[in-house]
Amino acid sequence: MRTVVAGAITSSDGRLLLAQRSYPVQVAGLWELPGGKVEPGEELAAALRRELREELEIDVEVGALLAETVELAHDLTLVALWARIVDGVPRAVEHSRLVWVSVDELEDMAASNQLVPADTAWVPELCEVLRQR
Ligand code: DCM
Repeated sequence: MRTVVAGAITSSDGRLLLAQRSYPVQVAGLWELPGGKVEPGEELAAALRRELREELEIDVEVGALLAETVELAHDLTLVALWARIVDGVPRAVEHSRLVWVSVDELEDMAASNQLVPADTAWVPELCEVLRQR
């Protein structure tokens, strides 16, 4: 059983960073919270910081876990952590594009199925927390 950790990266003006997948074909073009697989023995927060350095060239400060844990196929469990950028400007190293979305934009994208299916589990909590900011 492996864990995938994703980052709910927020900006100081209440936006959320979404990354557009370029592979595999089933999800290419859909938007996700960026992240990746936790290595054996690695802490969740350390794994997220490593993945975001590799994928976006940013350093993040990691916060709490989001409530929902998602069971993916192929023995993968998906979790997300809140994060904020402490260094760097995100660059799409492995993704097609990046976008900072408002709560309304996030809801529109979720409603029109533009998110990776697994990530839709987090939309209510993402919207609730972003609205409070
Ligand atoms: N994944 C996902 N949502 C995310 C990040 C990853 O559903 N926010 C899934 C896609 C893959 C697996 O986790 O099945 C591994 O992701 P990657 O290919 O990015 O390492």
